[in-house]
Amino acid sequence: MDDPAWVEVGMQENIGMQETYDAKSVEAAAQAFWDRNRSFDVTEDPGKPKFFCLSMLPYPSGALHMGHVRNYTIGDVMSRHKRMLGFNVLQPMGWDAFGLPAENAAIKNNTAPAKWTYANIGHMREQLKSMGYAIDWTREFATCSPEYYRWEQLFFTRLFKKGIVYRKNAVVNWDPVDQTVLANEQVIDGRGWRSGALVERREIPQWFFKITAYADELLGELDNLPGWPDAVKIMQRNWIGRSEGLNIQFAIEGSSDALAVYTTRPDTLMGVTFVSIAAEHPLALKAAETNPALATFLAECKTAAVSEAAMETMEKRGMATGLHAIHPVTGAKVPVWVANFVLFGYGTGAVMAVPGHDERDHEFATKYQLPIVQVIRPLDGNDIDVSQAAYTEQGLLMNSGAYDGMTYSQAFKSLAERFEKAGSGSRKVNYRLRDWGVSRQRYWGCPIPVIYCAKCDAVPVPEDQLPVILPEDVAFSGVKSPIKADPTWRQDHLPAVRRPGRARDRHLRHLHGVELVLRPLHLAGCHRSGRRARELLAAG
Ligand code: ANZ
Repeated sequence: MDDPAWVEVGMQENIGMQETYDAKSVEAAAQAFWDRNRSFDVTEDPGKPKFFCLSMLPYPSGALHMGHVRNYTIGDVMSRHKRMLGFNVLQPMGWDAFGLPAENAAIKNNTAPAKWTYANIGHMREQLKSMGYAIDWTREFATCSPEYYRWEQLFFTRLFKKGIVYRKNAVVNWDPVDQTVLANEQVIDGRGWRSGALVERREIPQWFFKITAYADELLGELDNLPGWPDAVKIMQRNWIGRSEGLNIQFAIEGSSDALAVYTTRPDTLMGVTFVSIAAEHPLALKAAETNPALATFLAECKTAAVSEAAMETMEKRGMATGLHAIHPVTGAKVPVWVANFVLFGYGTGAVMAVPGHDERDHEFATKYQLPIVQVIRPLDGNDIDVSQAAYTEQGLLMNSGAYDGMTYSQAFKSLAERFEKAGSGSRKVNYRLRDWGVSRQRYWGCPIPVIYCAKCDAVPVPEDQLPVILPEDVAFSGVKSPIKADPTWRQDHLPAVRRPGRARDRHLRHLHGVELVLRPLHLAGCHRSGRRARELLAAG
């Protein structure tokens, strides 16, 4: 050990060479020395190269676990190594402090989420300190403090002005008893975890980041990440989920309505024996107006799961709408069904069903005794029986008239050109990636710095009036957000409204008495979302 700092510790603390390593005395002495000498506080030093080492910020859940110890030890070893090499190393620490667990703990312990959070931070800080990490504690911060989230709010308002942040209606899990939005994991067997009430799928306005605008760029850049494990890149690629297909229009019998489907397998077009649409599809809603049984079925679909994973595994259910679609090539009439596994938010919310070659359609057709037709034969010439199971591989077309014998790509090209010429279809790239929903309609999150104004809808709070501060001293029972429950808060906590005369922004002059709705912006609490935010910011 010829690091001068260590030699000095040994001398000053009077620790000589010992037979065994006495962690308590050695570490306490070393840490006291570092504290006294402010060894890890960092100031600018143009004479040295810089090294910034930020490990993922911990969530203040209550106490450190071994995962934390491993994680922060890796960062610490890197920091210390760089320091020994002469770098000016900054290793900061902070707390990813907003999010659902604080609300749940608040309900359980009858305390304010802020109080619980700050108490945990206090305890975990002491634990981290006792690990002796080379952290510059003068730079500690928590994401729930206004000094931090004012920057989140500033980013939000700037992205809003650029059109990268927007508001649209989206389906959420709604607990009608607790009057609150639930996360997927808070819905147990279709019921709210606290109230036990049947959860509804409700459409309410939500804030989104337009990450889909960067889908192609995110996908392309995966090839420029040397050293990343392939498994991670594959996961990212699947998450983005780029698919190439066709949008094809089906006419509706006896109506001027047309029904567009999105398919990645236009080669199976001649095997379409019905069309399935989502429960929220306008055609389903229209048909339900005169069909009470269908209306009941649509209402049942509303209480079912929202997550895509849950929809994959749940029992396939459906009901005929009574409508018929006209096959765009053969002119045959095929029934239109509502199917609970068709997502309204993907493609066109409608699927040309090919039970001979798609597993979900096969399960559905078998259940409701709809015809199953083979239109693809294997390249190896083997016989298959599509009445038993869907054949999902690509092969050669059969039972397809003029298209017989074509390969997948020949049929794709030929049908794309045919529909594009006729104006009844076009090539389409779709992504599984969704825009990132950041508003959770709950309390313990960064307030969205937007004012709702009767004249001009949503107006960002001017930058010089940020931050919009979240009240911390609240009673929180899990029923309604405390800020929504408190009618005075909206008036009292927005600077533009408190001092309308001072509002310089043109939009804000007429803000007297407008409705203000602030919702928690949930940026840092969800690790997956947090990662995607970083990707987005990295993508510029
Ligand atoms: C007919 C077909 C035949 C399909 C076949 C597949 C196999 P990806 O790759 O994920 O984009 N689909 C389209 N929109 C849907 C929706 N809103 N909800 C549920 N499923 C939907 O998947 C595209 C395929 O998923 C599309 O191609 C469509 O089924 C289905 F042998 O069309 B396919």
